[in-house]
Amino acid sequence: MKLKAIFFTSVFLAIASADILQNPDFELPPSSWKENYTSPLFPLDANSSTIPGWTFEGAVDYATVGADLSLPLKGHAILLGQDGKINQSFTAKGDRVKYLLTFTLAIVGQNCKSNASLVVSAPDSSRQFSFSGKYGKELWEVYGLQIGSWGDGDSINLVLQSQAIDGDTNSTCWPVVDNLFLSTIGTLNQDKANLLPNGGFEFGPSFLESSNEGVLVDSQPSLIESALQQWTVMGTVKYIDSKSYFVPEGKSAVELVSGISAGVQTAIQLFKESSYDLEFMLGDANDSCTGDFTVGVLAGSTGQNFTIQSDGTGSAKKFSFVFKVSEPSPTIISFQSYTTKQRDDGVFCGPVIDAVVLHSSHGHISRLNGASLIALLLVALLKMVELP
Ligand SMILES: *[C@@H]1O[C@H](CO)[C@@H](O)[C@H](O)[C@H]1NC(C)=O
Ligand SMILES: *[C@@H]1O[C@H](CO)[C@@H](O)[C@H](O)[C@H]1NC(C)=O
Ligand SMILES: *[C@@H]1O[C@H](CO)[C@@H](O)[C@H](O)[C@H]1NC(C)=O
Ligand SMILES: *[C@@H]1O[C@H](CO)[C@@H](O)[C@H](O)[C@H]1NC(C)=O
Ligand SMILES: *[C@@H]1O[C@H](CO)[C@@H](O)[C@H](O)[C@H]1NC(C)=O
Ligand SMILES: *[C@@H]1O[C@H](CO)[C@@H](O)[C@H](O)[C@H]1NC(C)=O
Ligand SMILES: *[C@@H]1O[C@H](CO)[C@@H](O)[C@H](O)[C@H]1NC(C)=O
Ligand SMILES: [Ca+2]
Ligand SMILES: [Ca+2]
Repeated sequence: MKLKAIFFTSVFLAIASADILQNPDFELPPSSWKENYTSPLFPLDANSSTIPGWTFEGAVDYATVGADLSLPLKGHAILLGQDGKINQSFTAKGDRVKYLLTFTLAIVGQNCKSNASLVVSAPDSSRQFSFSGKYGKELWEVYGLQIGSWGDGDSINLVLQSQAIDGDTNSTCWPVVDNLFLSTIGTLNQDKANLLPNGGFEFGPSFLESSNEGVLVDSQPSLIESALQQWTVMGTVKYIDSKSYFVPEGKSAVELVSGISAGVQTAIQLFKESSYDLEFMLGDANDSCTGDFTVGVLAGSTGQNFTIQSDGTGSAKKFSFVFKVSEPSPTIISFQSYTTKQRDDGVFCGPVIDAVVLHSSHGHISRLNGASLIALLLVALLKMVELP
């Protein structure tokens, strides 16, 4: 029963997502494109060319991945040059549904003094992304963000544009984007077995089928605007999936990759003077990240450090501690890295957190019945998807 519900949930998510954006991977070529063009970058002229599904402005090139361009997929992508901008509108479906975007960002060119950044915006939100090359072995990075939440029927304009860091555009390398994937998520409900919704990090931005690098989520201090449902993000974390990494429980977890003070935090309404039990798993992602990982865990005013020794081959340990709420609500629960780790190849990595469970240390603890949460989510999703 539970498995079946999970299966259908993911199916509906996928259907809902696939329909939202047209030509999200740019494999439908612009009208002016010539297949036998010899350079990997084909400049587009807004006066005489159109990209199916998209409107564009400024310097925009249609990029063909090949020897000179490294992207997760064979095929095509869009380079946003000076004042380059692409946009597409879609219609929001369902009320209070959050839209999460996953996309691939790359930089082409070696002799740049600085890399231009990419600004992703939608009504009420705008986020800037820079290619850093720090968090993976590839020449591209996958990012995830929440772009917003709107009322049923609202027309939403999603805009991606380049932004040069310095004035000298000749020394700037421009961003290349590909594989946009828009997914939706309904409201998560609290479960009796775990007072923390999404304590297992199962709800977050979608993973791309074409990538084995996880999804980077940049700092986001707002619980409501975070791509990681119910968790704010400090520093940069990598949202990892069990397809490509060792995940302690379920299909996803977070790896605290940006070093000291990278972390995740949530806040919850608890009863003053009551005792609670906080349980979590601390491990490594099976990504050759070795050494001692120390994570500081804070629950209200109780702080404790936990250390594991990682050999980088994928393992996790369960920890727990009891704390008493002495501060007025809400109570903050946070996990923060006290370690900065780099692999031999220079890639930044770090501890993995998963399976965070909070319950009252008195009274009964009914063991996880995830089916009820899944069922609620399914109802929310069904409302949103227009079935034929
Ligand atoms: C590319 O193909 C077009 C026809 O599709 C042809 O007219 C043109 O000469 C070709 N160019 C080269 C460089 O082969
Ligand atoms: C496109 O059209 C505008 C107005 O018609 C003109 O000012 C501009 O120079 C044209 N751009 C190109 C690249 O032809
Ligand atoms: C892009 O945005 C403009 C308004 O800024 C709008 O007129 C146009 O329809 C949008 N393009 C698409 C494909 O939604
Ligand atoms: C710019 O991008 C290149 C990849 O082409 C990367 O190696 C470099 O570290 C980036 N520079 C900065 C300042 O992030
Ligand atoms: C950029 O370089 C080209 C030649 O590579 C030159 O023609 C152009 O003037 C330069 N632009 C700027 C803004 O320096
Ligand atoms: C945890 O470790 C850090 C770094 O070693 C230290 O600054 C901090 O005081 C420790 N916190 C606790 C609660 O022991
Ligand atoms: C770690 O990854 C290797 C492949 O790189 C795989 O063979 C192994 O089973 C993984 N270990 C765990 C614990 O997932
Ligand atoms: Ca593509
Ligand atoms: Ca999990």
